[in-house]
Amino acid sequence: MKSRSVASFLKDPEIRRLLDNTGVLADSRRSYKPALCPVLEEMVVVAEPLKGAVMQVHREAAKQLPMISRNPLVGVRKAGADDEISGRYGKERRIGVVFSGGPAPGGHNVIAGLYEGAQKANPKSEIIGFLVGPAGVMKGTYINITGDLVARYRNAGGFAMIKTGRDKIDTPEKMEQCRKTCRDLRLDALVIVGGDDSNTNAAFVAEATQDIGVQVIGVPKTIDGDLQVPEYCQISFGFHSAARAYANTIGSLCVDSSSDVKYWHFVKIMGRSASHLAMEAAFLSHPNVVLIGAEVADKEMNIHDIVKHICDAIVKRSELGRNYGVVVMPEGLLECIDDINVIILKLNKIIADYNRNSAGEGRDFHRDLTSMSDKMRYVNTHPIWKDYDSRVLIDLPQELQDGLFKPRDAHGNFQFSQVPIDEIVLDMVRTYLIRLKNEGKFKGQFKAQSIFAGYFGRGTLPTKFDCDYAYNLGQTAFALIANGLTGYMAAIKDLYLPVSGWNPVGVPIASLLHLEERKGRLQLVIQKSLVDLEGGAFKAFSRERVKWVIEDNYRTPGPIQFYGSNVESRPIIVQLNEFGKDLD
Ligand code: FBP
Repeated sequence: MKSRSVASFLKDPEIRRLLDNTGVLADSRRSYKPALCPVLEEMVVVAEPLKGAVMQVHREAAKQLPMISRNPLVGVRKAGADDEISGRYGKERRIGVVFSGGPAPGGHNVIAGLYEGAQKANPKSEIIGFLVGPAGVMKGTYINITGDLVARYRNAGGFAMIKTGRDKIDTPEKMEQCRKTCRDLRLDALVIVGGDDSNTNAAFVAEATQDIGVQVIGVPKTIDGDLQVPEYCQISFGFHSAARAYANTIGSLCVDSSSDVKYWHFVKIMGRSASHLAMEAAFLSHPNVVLIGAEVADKEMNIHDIVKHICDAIVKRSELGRNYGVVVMPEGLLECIDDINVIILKLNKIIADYNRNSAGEGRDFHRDLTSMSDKMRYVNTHPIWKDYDSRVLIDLPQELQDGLFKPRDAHGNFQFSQVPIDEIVLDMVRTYLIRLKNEGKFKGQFKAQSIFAGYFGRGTLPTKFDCDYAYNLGQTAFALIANGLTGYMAAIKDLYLPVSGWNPVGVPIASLLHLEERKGRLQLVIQKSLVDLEGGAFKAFSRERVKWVIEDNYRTPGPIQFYGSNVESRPIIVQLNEFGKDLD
């Protein structure tokens, strides 16, 4: 007999416990207080030039950023009785913070570190969180960061607290809006949490706001791990978590394929220009074939060479009776294939020129030229486009041709995640295997699935490493601000050690800039760090992977573990690069 309404059933506290969006995992994660490196435990710290550290500044950077390009690299130490800093350090401050670019696990802990660092120095200090990326700074839309908010989002994934966006403060008008917001809100400082492009932007904002007394500090964020400064910033936050999440997926697929023995799984993961994520995830899971962009470029492989390389592994394994396996490829693979990259760069310029030349008329390449033939008609009129480019383009599968024309992002970058390179390569592999079968060179079976694991990695819960790392970065950003600095990127040195061995530093952003073609023009940007083929990590990888191709040498890391310590509790590539510095 029914005696209770659904409405009263749903109000029952026991039932609410099952249904509400709080869970044991979330609660225990929130209660974890990230570890601080010893110097940041101090009440007051001094940032001063690091002895022996010389950072060169590109001539163009010195010209465009005359003030901040004089910054030396600084280290952070405990303040002594003679240091004059103490009074200034505890001044009441209003500090803005903004996320810029794609989400990366750990971001909320940067805000937690900044907030708690500022509160420790002066409980009256305020942190203002700009909403939905740099657009929030320009529009002046923000929320006040409170202790409750920090507690709610501590150690959680994503950037949901204040959201993120990909706008750029890159015109005099946008810079003026940003200055106005800083003045209106009486900001002392602005912290920009972002990747290479966003930290580049931070340098220009720092230069442009120095006269109104606003200090700007960048924080290295990106799952791609391509924002590195040798010796001083071995990896950005978010990388470790994303790689760990990808390894979980890849590991599960390795288990599936070696159990059901009938599928090849083709997995595409994120990582635009750099394949650090693919290499880290591979060390954690040992898939059969892993493509590394820098190696593809170094060996000058074209798309057909890549297909042949994968087919060689499939044929070898089938000869051992293993008609299954896992292939991992970074989404940025296309950029590493020279003739395709030339096409991408040329199209970047052609599209940017079209939009710039017709901007006054409100025209846009993708809106105006909808069909492929319209696009090609225009492309063929551009002086940089040669007959050879058309021949390369036509030789590619149609889906890949379409992919190369996809709209660029706000920075003029090609959006690799939008091109289903896993499916395209898989189709090409299928076709090539049929040919090998007809020639009697392949006698096995081939059934395959493809998966894009991209956003799962980006949205995962942060590892303990990233929780601690991001928290220390937030505290370092505050320490640099309290020392009166601007135009710096907060960084933590010696990440291959446990937290107790970490050392906070301030890297002058101007010294990271070089000239690169963007939107068809030479611009100052931070150079992306690609996989170093001479580094300890790649050398170890290129030896180890030999057995992964043939054997079922799979390693199953499982989901991210928050407690306990093991070799996976810090990025493996960071440790291998450090420990393998002296390899020949
Ligand atoms: P950031 O460099 O801004 O951190 O972004 C990294 C990334 O996750 C890339 O790996 C990926 O290509 C891209 O963002 C996807 O971006 P989108 O949000 O436009 O899909």
